[in-house]
Amino acid sequence: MDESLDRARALLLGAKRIAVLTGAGISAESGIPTFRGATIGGDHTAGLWSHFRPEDLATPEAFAANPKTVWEWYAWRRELVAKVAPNAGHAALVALEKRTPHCTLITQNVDGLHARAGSRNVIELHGNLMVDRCFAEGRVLGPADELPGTPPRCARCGAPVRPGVVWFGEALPQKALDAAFGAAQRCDVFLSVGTSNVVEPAASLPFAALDAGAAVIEVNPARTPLSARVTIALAGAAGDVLPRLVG
Ligand code: BV8
Repeated sequence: MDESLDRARALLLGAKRIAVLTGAGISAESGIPTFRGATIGGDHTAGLWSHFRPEDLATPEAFAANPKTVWEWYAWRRELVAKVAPNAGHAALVALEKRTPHCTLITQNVDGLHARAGSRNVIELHGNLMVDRCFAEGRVLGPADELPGTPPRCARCGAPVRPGVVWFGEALPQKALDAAFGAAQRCDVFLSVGTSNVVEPAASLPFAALDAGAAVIEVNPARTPLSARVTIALAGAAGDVLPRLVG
C-alpha cells in the first residue's frame, strides 16, 4: 500500500479542488455500526441492519405503519451518537479542508460527526439524525413545537414527529444534491471514504467526477462497485489510512 499511499498523498497535495464523499464506514471506528457490516481490524461486526431490513425501518411507509418501532430505533441511534466521538479519520478530513483552497465534504451519514470534528463545508445528503420534523408538514420542529409521546406529536397539527433524515423512496434535498454534483464535476480529486457505493443518487457522485476528468481515490477495507474504476484504491480503515494520507 505504501507506494499507492504516496501517489495518493501527492494527488491530494497538488489538488486545488477536492470533493470528499463519506459513508457509514468513516464512523465505524467511532463505534457506530455500519449498515452493511463493518470491518474493523479484521473482525466482522454485524451491520446495523443485519438485524433489520432497511425497508422495514428507513421508509415513510414503515414509519406510517409502525411509528413507535421506527421512532425507538432512531432514538437508540441518537443515544449512541451522543455517546461517541469523531475519530482520527474525521480529524484528518478537517486538516485536509484547512489546507485545501476548495474542499467540499459530502456525507451520506446522518450522525453529525464531521461537524463535531470541526469540518466546516459539509453537505449532509441524507439529513441529520438530531433534527425533528413534522411527518405531515415536513417543517423542522423544536421542543416547544412538540407534545410528548413515542413518537412525540406536532403541537400544531397532531401528526407524529419523525427524524430529519432522508428515507428510502424519499427525494434528497435538492440544494444539497445540486451542490454535491457541482463539487464532484468541478474537482481535481474525488476522495471516497467508507461507503459501499450502492445507495443512489449518492453512488453516482464518484462516476460524475470520473466523467469530468477527476482522479478518484477510494479508502475502504473492502471492494465496492466503484473499486474497478478508481485511480487509486487504498484498502484499509479510514482511521488508519486517512491520517497517513493527509498527514
Ligand atoms: C431517491 C438515511 C427518488 C436514513 C439513508 C437508482 C438505482 C437503484 C436504486 C435506486 C435508484 N434511485 C433510487 C433508488 C432507491 C434507493 C436506493 O439507492 N436503494 C439502494 C439500496 C439500491 N435510493 C433512494 O431511495 C433515495 N431516494 O432516490 O428517491 C425520488 C426522487 C424524487 C421524488 C421521490 C423520490 C434515498 C436514499 C437515502 C436513504 N437513506 N440513510 C438512516 O440513516 O436511517 S441510506 C443509508 O445507506 C445511509 O445514509 C448510508 O449512508 C447509506 C449508504 O450506506 P453506506 O454509508 O455506504 O454504508 P454501508 O454500511 O453500506 O457501507 C459501509 C462501507 O464502509 C462498507 O463498504 C465497508 O467495507 C466500509 N467500512 C467498514 N469499516 C470501515 C469502512 N471503511 C473505512 N473504514 C472503516 N473502518
